[in-house]
Amino acid sequence: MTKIVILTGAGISAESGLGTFRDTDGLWARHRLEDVATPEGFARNPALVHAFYNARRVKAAAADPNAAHQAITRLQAAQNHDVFLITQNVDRLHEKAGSRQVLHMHGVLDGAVCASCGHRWAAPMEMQAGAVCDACKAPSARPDIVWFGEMPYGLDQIESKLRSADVFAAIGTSGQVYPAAGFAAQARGAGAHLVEINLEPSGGAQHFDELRTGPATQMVPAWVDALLAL
Ligand code: BJW
Repeated sequence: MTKIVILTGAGISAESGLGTFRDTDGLWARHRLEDVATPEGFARNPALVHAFYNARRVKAAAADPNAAHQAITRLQAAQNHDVFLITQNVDRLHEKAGSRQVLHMHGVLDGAVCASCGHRWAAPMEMQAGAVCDACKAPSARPDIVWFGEMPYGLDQIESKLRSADVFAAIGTSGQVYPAAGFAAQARGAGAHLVEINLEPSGGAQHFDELRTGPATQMVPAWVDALLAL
């Protein structure tokens, strides 16, 4: 059974109407990441950070998965390959497409976490500055999102999967944010075949064995069809 590790980024959800970060019209062109995606920014102005994530939570809740998310679900469901899906996305579109195993390494928009005690619960659609933790009642509720300088989720499990991967596919990610940007090199160290599926070749494209360049809604279903025909 071929062991396939898939890493998805914002590009897979672009055709579902959710913005990417670093494209010319992306989120970082309109918001300073130091203000909205760091623990220091949250400490300075929690209301601004909540407003940023509240708006994105509403948009993500209204978005539908596209043919790329659905193709990955089809690959997982076929069960003739061992597929491990990691996403940097916080939007839940993989689950909406029917994927049952998804590792959200950068957290989820529909989750809240207490900065004091670490308790997690389902986020309301609108979070407020000073909202209290469900468990310890400290006024420390924040979105369950991994910001710059914070440790992403699931790294031990990811590293173990990368060590035994036969195929590693990066889909719709610019490869600019670590540690995810280093996964291809880790998988290569294990002898994996590296596939990049992106609208245009990323900055690290030369390190991949196979480039499938174009919109995810066309490229991912075609890649999945090829894998299922093996
Ligand atoms: C399409 C398409 C279509 C468009 N079809 N494709 C110096 C060196 C190395 C590291 C560091 C450093 N200085 C600081 C660091 C660490 C830092 C980092 O990497 N900084 C870099 C900017 C340099 N990383 C961290 O702090 C991370 N934590 C960490 O390192 O902990 C310490 C540690 C870890 C491990 C071991 C030891 C210590 C945490 C990173 C948290 C990232 N958080 C964010 C925001 C929160 C989530 C949210 O609000 O949604 O996560 S940032 C943002 O970037 C978001 C994304 O998940 C992430 C990646 O972005 P992504 O998905 O790649 O999107 P884009 O927009 O960049 O790219 C989209 C791509 O799609 C493009 O290529 C398009 O072409 C393509 N595309 N339409 C196909 N239709």
